[in-house]
Amino acid sequence: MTDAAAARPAVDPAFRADVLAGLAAPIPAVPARWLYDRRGSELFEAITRLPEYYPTRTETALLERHAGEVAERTGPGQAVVEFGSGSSAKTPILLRALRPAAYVPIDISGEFLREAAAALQAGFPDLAVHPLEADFMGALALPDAVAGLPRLGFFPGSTIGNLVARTAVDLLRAMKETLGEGSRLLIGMDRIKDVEALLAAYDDPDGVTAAFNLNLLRRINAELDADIPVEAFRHRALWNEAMSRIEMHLEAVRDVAFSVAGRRFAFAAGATIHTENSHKYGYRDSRLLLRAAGWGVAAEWTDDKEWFSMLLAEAEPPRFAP
Ligand code: AVJ
Repeated sequence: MTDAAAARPAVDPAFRADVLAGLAAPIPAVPARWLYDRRGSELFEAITRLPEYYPTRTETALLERHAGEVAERTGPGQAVVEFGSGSSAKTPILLRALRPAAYVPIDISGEFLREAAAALQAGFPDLAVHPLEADFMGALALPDAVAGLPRLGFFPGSTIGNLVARTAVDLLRAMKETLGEGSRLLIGMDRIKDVEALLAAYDDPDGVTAAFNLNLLRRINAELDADIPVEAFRHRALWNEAMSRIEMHLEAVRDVAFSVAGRRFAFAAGATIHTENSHKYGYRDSRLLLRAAGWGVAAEWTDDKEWFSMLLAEAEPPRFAP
């Protein structure tokens, strides 16, 4: 193997397929999960520290304030199952208050998963940590070691907001299947708020979010044998009122043509590649979404401005009533 080949990351066939299909689609779009390579994850971490990006800070404060109430409602000795654990700083806050018997972080990126699990284990030497490298979009078998323990799912960050309602319900239903009857789910969901605050959070003046979005083009160039002129695109964040979501796009600033993995693509000035949705929910919206997937809301905590909310849901038993 040459040095150049060694330095190039192995081609992920799913990434290649999503990009080729997405760029050729009538409304060009690339699934948001591909934003999170090593550099993308670092840029997202930088976003969470921006003054304009309120979700992380608000949710962390909610957890600090209310983790004790979560513990009272759920009891000790549980298995905490975190979906898409990444490198979350929120987990220790929950674990300190909860005193669970086990912690199961689930992530598709084995590298991140093992790093995060090791760091967490160091802070909680007595906790049984069982990392699970898997795609949590489908129902999963949890490690045998947590069989018989009551389960609390943890899905912070309003990651659910990346998904359109149909897919979000599929995911919430899969989580219910993974966790089982009688389980609970602690989930963060971002609220609808004034558009100025939303746009500032997704189009910061320092351009960190722009760099995060544009990094997708660099990643395509680096991993998929592409020659996209990155400077021919700019970051666009917009509020889609009808869909109640922030959308991120990459907009061509001039007519541009390029190739990806041997295929040619052309974008006229003003045309966009849709790269992410971030849905926002009202008081009833979050309940309807959860209920559609078999979860009832037992408690909800929000900040003074009602900008972000943390909900404790309970798996509804199957019912025969209409
Ligand atoms: C990680 C999906 C919750 O939608 O707010 C932040 C990602 N994108 N700024 C979000 C994101 C642009 C973030 N989530």
